[in-house]
Amino acid sequence: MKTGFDKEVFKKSVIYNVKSQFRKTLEEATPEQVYQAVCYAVKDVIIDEWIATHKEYEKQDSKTLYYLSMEFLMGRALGNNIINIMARDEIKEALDEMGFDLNLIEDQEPDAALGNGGLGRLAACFLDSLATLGYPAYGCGIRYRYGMFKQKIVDGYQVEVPDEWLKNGNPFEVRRSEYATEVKFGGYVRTVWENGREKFVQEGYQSVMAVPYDLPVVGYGNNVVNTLRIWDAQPINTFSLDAFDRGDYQKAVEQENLAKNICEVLYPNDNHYAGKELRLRQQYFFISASVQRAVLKYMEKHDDVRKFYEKNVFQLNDTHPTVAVAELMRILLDDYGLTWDEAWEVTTKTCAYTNHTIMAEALEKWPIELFSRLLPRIYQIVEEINRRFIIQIQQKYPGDQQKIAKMAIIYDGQVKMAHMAIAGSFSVNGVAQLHTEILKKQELKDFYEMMPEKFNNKTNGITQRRFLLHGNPLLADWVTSKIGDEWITDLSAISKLKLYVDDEKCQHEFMNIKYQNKIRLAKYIKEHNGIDVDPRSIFDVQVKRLHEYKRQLMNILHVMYLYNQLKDNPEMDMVPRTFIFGAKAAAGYKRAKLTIKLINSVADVINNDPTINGKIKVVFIEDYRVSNAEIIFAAADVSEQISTASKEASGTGNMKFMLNGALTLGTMDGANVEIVEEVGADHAFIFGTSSDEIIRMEHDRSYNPMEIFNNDQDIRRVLMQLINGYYSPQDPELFRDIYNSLLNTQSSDRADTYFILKDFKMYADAQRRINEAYKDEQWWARTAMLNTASSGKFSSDRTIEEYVRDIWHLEKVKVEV
Ligand code: GPK
Repeated sequence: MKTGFDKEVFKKSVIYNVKSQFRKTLEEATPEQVYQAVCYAVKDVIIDEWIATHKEYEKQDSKTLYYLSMEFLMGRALGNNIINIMARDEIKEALDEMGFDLNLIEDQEPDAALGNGGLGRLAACFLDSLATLGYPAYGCGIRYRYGMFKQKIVDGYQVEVPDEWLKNGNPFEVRRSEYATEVKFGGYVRTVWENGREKFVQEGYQSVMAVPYDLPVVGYGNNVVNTLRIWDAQPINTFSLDAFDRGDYQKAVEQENLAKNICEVLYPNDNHYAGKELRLRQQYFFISASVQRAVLKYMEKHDDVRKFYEKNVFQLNDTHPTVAVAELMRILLDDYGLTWDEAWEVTTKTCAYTNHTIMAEALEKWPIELFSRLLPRIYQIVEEINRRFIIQIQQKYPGDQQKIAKMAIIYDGQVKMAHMAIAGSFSVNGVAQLHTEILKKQELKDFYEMMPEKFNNKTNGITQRRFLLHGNPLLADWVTSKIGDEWITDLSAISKLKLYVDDEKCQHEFMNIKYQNKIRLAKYIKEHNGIDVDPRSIFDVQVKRLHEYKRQLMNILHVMYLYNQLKDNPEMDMVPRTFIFGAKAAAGYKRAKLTIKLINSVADVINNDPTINGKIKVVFIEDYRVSNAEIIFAAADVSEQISTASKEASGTGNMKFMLNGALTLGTMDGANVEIVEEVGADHAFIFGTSSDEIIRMEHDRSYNPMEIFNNDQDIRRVLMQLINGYYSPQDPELFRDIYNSLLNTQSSDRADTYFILKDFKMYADAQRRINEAYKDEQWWARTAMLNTASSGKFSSDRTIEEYVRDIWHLEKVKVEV
């Protein structure tokens, strides 16, 4: 426990907050009101550290990281904050004494779901690690009024429901209207001459006020509280319009609507670019506000903007914030009068870019028409960046038109954001070793050859504070009882558990905790799905966004195959298995949504077939999100990481499972490669076509899934069940599209784009190996423990230290209160 926390003061504070916020006594308050009051009481503790942290940063004049991201998938704050101020036991006790259960209070909190999946959750883990390691950092993003939609399953189909996460207010946030910043859209650029220099003035624009809301990001036990700054849009008050525009009613209305729309909703697409104008508005909105503020803040204490990069670094989380390159140039050129070369030097020493995917459909390419209409001055600057970049390409590759076609920032009527990010950054990184190698050798080969010094790898990580200490308290306490609590801030120390993997008593304790966590999940499933699952069965889990490349389809096809086997041979020797799925599909992604329906249809048939004695159960967990993920990871035996090799840049769920003692069933893709490297190939179930071979087959087009279909009776039977009404008697054609996707060539696309049939039998074989392995209780217990013990590398603390060492060059700050 941390010094300075006073239980009695805390209790009084809760009672006072219930009274002042809701004019109620504790006894009268609803659980939601008690939750709010507890948050305010915790905020009281945090706020002094928050102030002290920023005082210290100012005093030290520290270099600051701005992590620019469209997404921060934070999940719930209360439980995490309580843990990080090191007051879990005291607050639990205090609430007990007042007659409340901390877990139930925590359950009142809506998830802050300002992200889609891996990319947004990575940003959230990074903030936790930055604060815990004591590095000065801001997260900068958007305060979406509606975050990731809530998923309901109705008749087996996904239905999207708006996520009203701000409905009852957000107790931890602080509105900072004093930092409101104007952001301009549209209009035109006029050139004027001033003191013998060309000046560019944007006129006839519409603008909005960006108003920041700050959220505390609490470091673990170190008094450091960083800031996640999310921007809201407000209409400009009409008095600040140009004299000319004052009284222009139409314009005032337009500006009001513009402001309303910008922060309305998070685009629910993962690994997919939709090209919507409003999305580009969102990007420029939060980037312009964040960059303007960063420069102003720097200039409060410094006088030479040419040295901006010495005290500031911008990390671009994918290409979504790339307009920062041009916005920083604009400010330096237009507001501070730097020459192009001076401004470019500052910009390219400030910006660094992380790539998170090689999926072609995720690449952001804005039509020039849209881009230049919305951001006329920014477009001018991008044109000039492009012009100079092409000259550089020509100098390096004289006469090579191909290089220009492949590398230009503006080409074919489009602005290519990845190309701008690379040209404008001093660092370009991938998120796992394999992914970075594929970037260098394939996707970004030309850029790598031209500027190899920029490229580097930073393998992703996760925070053990949320995904073990908070999500799995039983295991967390057990680990601490064995090896001490060093692992909480240095996960490499968890390897000390290796001493105990052969100890039978420890094996039992470890597996008993897993069993308790399976009971907890079984209860959750019973409450939310009405399905009974047996906690003694193998919990085989695939939770992640629904995407064809992640191959949830292969998983459910295998369930269908297994069920066929069991029907043919009811005596088949098989450990009972519970197949658990959780996934949101992008609202417009038809095939992904149909896959959800397929999973639920298969579940209906199998779960209600008494002849198989409950040997297979299939569960689709509704509304998979950060808060229920914590419960799911803790309960998993098998971690499904089965993407087509080369397609999953890293994966981070894979690491959360490993930390919690699940065994990986996976392809050699993303960070799975490094997981196997750490735990040893004998302690994971690896299968499938290698990334090299996948890439080769994609080039030579030699793969023909129809051949497999024609020659493999098991596969043929499963696929026929997609179109003969076996799982959809009322509509036998229901799953025709999925069947077609595997077998029929549509236009120039290859059938079975993600090599499901190619890998299917290898997958089924790996599944059989799991069935056998689970029977050896001792082997399984030892291996599960070994997975936890080998997960040290995958802490986001390690990842952040590498970013600091190679890219950001920050210094740790100590905060005393
Ligand atoms: C990558 F490009 C994207 C995207 O739009 N959204 C997203 O979540 C993920 N990602 C990758 O798919 C994962 O492999 C990776 O672990 C994660 O980003 C974090 O790097």
